[in-house]
Amino acid sequence: MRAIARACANIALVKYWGKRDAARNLPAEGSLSLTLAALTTRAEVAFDPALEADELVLDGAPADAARVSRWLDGVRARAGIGHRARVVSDNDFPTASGLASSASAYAALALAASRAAGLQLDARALSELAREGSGSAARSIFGGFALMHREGWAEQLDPAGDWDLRMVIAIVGGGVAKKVSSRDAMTLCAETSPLYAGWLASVPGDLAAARAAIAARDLPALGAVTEGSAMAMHAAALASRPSIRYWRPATLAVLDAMAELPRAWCTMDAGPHVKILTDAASADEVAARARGVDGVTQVIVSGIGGPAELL
Ligand code: 2P0
Repeated sequence: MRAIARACANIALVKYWGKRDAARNLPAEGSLSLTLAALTTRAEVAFDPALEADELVLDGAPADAARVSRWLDGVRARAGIGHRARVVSDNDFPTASGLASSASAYAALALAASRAAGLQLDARALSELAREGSGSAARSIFGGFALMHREGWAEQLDPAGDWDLRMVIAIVGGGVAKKVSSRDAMTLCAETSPLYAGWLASVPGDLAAARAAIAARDLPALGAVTEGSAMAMHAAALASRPSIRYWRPATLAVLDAMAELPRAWCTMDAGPHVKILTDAASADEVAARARGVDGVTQVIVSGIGGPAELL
């Protein structure tokens, strides 16, 4: 009753921001992402009749298991078992860097926990299980481009094995403002932002435009949608009351630097870092420019990642 799995993080090009059912963690709209090879989580799950409570070890240190324990209840219900589990989760990137780790973590956990419990779930059922842990995790079951449906499951859109895309991640550190979790921020935004309705209305058109750009391998078109979706999401978040502002001065400095490059398109999530969509030929220049920005503490260049896999 033990299994180990690995999954890659993903970055949304068309963002997920808002839920229509918080209890079931169902998104208000669809989203579309690119899976990243450079950021992975390895998760090990062992169900053990001798355990009295679920245990979590995160990046080598014992951690609060409350959230993962509630999620494991869904695995136990599906499998018809009652055993508690020992969960060991390790990121190959610094958790404290503020990069989203819940996506790769819950995708790896969904695969490891379901196998450890004796379940053989298909890709759609795996993505639903991952979503119950974290919405963005449903997309990390798949490599390349993944499409998340508002119904609560994701699918492979395009493995993109023939497309030489890169994502350059500019980590903005130092003097970071008090972090609002994306889960709390989405709720506050939906309840108080006068721009939330406009943000949601923008999603279906952006999904259609992104899908067309991917089918045509049109990077400038995909980049334009990527930037537009991120800006619409952050505009809605900024207009929340009180305001949710993840950006730091260095975030804007990276945006300014990238605006001068012909093949660099920016997106930001629930933190100050900037993720820059580009191609292999431009990645070195993009990374060098990002490194030269004051306040950028680390730059990671990633290729396209594959699907979650058992180890
Ligand atoms: C995304 N984010 O599409 C968006 C863009 C952050 C900004 O999904 O509450 O940790 O666990 O479903 O997936 C981060 O939110 O939220 C996220 P929950 P999650 O990647």
